[in-house]
Amino acid sequence: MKIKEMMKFAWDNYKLYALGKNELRPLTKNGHIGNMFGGLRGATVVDALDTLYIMELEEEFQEAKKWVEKSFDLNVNGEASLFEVNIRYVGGLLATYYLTGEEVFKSKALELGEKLLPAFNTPTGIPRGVINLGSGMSWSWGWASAGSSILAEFGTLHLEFLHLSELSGNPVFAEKVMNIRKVLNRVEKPQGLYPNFLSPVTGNWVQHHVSIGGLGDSFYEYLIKSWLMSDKKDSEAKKMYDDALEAIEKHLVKKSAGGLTYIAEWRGGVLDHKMGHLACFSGGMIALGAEHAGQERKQHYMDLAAEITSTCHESYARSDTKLGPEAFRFDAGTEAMATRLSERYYILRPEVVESYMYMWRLTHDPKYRQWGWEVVKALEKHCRVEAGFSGIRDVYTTTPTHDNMQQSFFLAETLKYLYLLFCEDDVLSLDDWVFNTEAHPLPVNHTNFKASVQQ
Ligand code: DMJ
Repeated sequence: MKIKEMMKFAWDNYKLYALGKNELRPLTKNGHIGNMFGGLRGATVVDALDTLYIMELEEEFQEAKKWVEKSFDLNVNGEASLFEVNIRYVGGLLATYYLTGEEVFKSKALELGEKLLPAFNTPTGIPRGVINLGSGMSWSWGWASAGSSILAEFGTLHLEFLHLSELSGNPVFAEKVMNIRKVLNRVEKPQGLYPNFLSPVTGNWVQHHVSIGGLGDSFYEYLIKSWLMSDKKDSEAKKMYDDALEAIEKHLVKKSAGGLTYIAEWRGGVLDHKMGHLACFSGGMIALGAEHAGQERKQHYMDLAAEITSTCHESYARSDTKLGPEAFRFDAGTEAMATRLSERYYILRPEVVESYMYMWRLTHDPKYRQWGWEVVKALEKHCRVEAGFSGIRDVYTTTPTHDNMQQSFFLAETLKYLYLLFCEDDVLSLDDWVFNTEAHPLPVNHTNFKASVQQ
């Protein structure tokens, strides 16, 4: 299948030019390390493992596994993003362990999970965003207002941490994330909404900026997925999700003059009529939640999910490359297009095809496969270069310049979701697996975790 060939091409070039670095730079044919992972290496290896396995790229999977066994060093020093290390490394290792049963992935996941724990040593137990994996010192991002922690970061640990407790028999991981939930339940929500910045010292909001895109996004995703992963027992998570979605619909969901439904951002009560590419995962999330919303609400939420997914498709269809911009707006006569030069880029992000995959699985409307195929063609035409895939700087020109970066999430997510869009529904069935926010599949707990969320 075409998408398997794309994965092999992305992997082979990473292996050839950048094995052991975090990402491939496909134009200059070398590796990129960056500063997100605190000295950890091989982000692309760990992110790609389960995709290689699922696609039955056996030789390539063995190459990746060998690197993890022989070269993946966890004794590093440096500033890591707690969130990124969790979703890419812990998530990737856990998923690969569950798929293969091979101990090396489990032990590395547990060892790494332990190293993340000091980030929770704050007055409220809300973790800080940055941690030194060697010393355990942690602090907040310099750019986050007044030393705050970010909703989408501390709210995107739950799935992985429950599995860490389950596999280790140590309840500490589950306790840490259940405490985050307690703090969030205690604090007052303006109009029922969750702002993006919270103080880890006081447990209060620092700024009233609400977004279902960047800084907020995967917090909402992990609420509904926590409930699904608990085999629908974690009713507290379900209620938090239902209430949050109701508030989002009431205050943020809008329809443009041209009839496109979108989710705006909220700044202390004032709407910014902009949707980020990141926010496009929400079509899939709302569809996933709709399945369990009760007969009456189900159709309503399926319609909302379909409308948002269609708007995100428009952001692709209205560009010259048929790939979507980083953000698109609905103001001053603009509909679903970027208005600022700085928002015209596409960095191989998955959120739009992620929603196509969920919508396909939940409706079997063939248009989602057609839309997915349009993306495959556009990626081949505009992002494939001699030595891998690259992001582009402007989706509104047919001769875009490349950004020289093959993001690890392209292998973890974009190609995996595209592949699943064209597979039978029983390949990673949505009844048995939930995908973490980096598309790493974690099993639904059909048999009750020992470290149960019901304690
Ligand atoms: C990924 O690392 C994850 O999907 C995350 O939730 C958001 N950003 C990237 C992909 O766009």
